[in-house]
Amino acid sequence: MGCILSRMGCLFTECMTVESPSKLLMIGLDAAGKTTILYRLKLSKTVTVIPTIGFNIETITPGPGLTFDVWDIGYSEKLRPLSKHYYPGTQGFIFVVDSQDQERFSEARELLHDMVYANEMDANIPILILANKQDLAGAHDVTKLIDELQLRDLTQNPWHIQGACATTGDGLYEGLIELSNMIREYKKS
Ligand code: G3D
Ligand code: MG
Repeated sequence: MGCILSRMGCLFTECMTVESPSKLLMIGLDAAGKTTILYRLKLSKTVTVIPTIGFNIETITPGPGLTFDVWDIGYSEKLRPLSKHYYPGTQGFIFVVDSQDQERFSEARELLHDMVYANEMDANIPILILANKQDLAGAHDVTKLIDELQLRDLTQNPWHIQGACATTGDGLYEGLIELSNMIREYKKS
């Protein structure tokens, strides 16, 4: 698995850097799994993470020309307006949702829709929704999450939802390939 993941990291880096560097913004409620995903992509192994408290920004460059700006939001109304400062130059969004945390689906939906309809965001930016924690009992599958997150209402932006498990890396590669394909189309338009 480690071997496959490191290969996929290289493949993705090549994929994204052949044309030009892409800035991706990863957003999701706290504890959705953003940091775990990031480390998984960067290190190709699971590390112990400290759940983000409040508002935190992490930037990593897993490969030449590929920058992930990771914005962990604690859903604070006071801090949310700051998000617009991270939109300029963004060519793709990754929205991470905890597929098991039913109690917070509505909160996640609100965050996603607010982000998409923010005035500062380009209407055509592609969005990858990572339905994380698919390994957990009771996790909702992508079909249910399309309804829970009301993804069909996101008519402006191309989107793709991918089931994933950040702790094993399952689904991350497939999701990122879809995102890179959407970004390629977005750049053409
Ligand atoms: P965040 O960065 O979005 O706030 P984290 O979330 O990456 O800190 O993850 C929060 C917790 O969820 C962590 O557990 C992490 O290990 C766990 N987690 C992340 N992805 C998965 C997954 O796919 N499956 C399972 N089972 N757990 C996952 P702890 O125990 O450290 O709080
Ligand atoms: Mg985090």
